Amino acid sequence: NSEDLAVVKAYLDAEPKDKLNPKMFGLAKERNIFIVSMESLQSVMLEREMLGYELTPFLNSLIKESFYFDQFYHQTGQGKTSDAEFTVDNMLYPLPSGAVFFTHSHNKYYSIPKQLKENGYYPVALHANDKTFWNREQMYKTLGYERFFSAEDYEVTAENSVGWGLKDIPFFEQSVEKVRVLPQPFYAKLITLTNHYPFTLEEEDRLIPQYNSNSKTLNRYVTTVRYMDEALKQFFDSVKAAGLYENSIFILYGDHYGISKKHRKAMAMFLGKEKLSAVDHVQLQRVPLIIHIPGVKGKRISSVSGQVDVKPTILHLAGNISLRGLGFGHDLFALNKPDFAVLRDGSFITENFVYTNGKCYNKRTGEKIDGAFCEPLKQQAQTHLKFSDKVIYGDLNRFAESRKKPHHP
Ligand code: GP9
Ligand code: MN
Repeated sequence: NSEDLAVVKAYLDAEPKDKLNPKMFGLAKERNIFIVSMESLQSVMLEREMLGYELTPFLNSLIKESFYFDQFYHQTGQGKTSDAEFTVDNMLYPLPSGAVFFTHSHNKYYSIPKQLKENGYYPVALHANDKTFWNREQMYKTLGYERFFSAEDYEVTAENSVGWGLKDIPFFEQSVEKVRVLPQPFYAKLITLTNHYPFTLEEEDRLIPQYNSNSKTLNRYVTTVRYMDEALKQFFDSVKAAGLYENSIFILYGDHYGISKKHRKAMAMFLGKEKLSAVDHVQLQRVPLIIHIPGVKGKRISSVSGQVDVKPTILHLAGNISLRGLGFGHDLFALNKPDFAVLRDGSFITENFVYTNGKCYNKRTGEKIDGAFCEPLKQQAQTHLKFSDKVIYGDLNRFAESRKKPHHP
């Protein structure tokens, strides 16, 4: 264990340190932070029309007034939503199998909530599912959330629920009522649910028709995506009505893919392609990341990144300089942010290359190329996953007080 710690620390210390962007550091100081996990939302659904219907009209307008990361990848494994939460909070990868929320819920972590408390934030989580699902009740305590509003804290009836539970529109409505009375500044994580497999939705909530392909799953998915978009719009309206908008920032991320490889034929048709290539499949692992800061114009950012990069980004926006804990993320606004994302299955993406299933591809053309192009980064990708696993299996954060300090802007 102590050997592992030394090796991991040496590796992280040798990595280039983030050169923080002085225009961004502390921009959200003392503002409330809303972070929304958008269930099963893939980037490919944004800025897209189906049979003349815009699938995400609200998000499409929001990204024009936000920092929108369009080359941002999910890094989840079997722990799905909870893996995304874990990675975002801790800048560690989830585990190669099983869900870390179950298997390592008593480790020491330097999570976002814990670190934001240093800046006087009050961290809470809101999700209208049973509190024991994914072992959240225990894990949220470990991660430092002060309060978890779960299904039992919501008014859930037959009328306002579908599929997995409370629909997103009433979920957001009731959540804003809970959040508005919290001590400020708060850090509020809200987890949506309606856009979850099998994507069922009653007629009255369908704002667009279903798609028409050989995949019933994809056909329904577009309607729940459209519904979630509407729910997000109403959420922003409620936040404004509650007088919380100006003094808050909003981080919205997709947790993982919604449409699996099994539906590749229908997905190809949906995207207007004849067939999906290996590179297309990797590109379908992109999920949206939107950082909306009222009063700040924002811009589209196309450097390659992943969920592991969210924690340093949030802490630095909040003006927190002490990035603690062993982890693998980089501030997304850092002037030297590397173009790099590692997926949990060992695939990785750089500015020019995609590596997946043991093969190296030209990202632009999709052509398979000499493995030598991917070789140096293959080592780095494997090291990230292997060392992240070591941190979790060995509970190495128990011994790691703090990590490399970034250059102060
Ligand atoms: C349930 C929600 C959805 O609480 O997190 O779970 P998923 O299957 O996507 O992990
Ligand atoms: Mn999910």
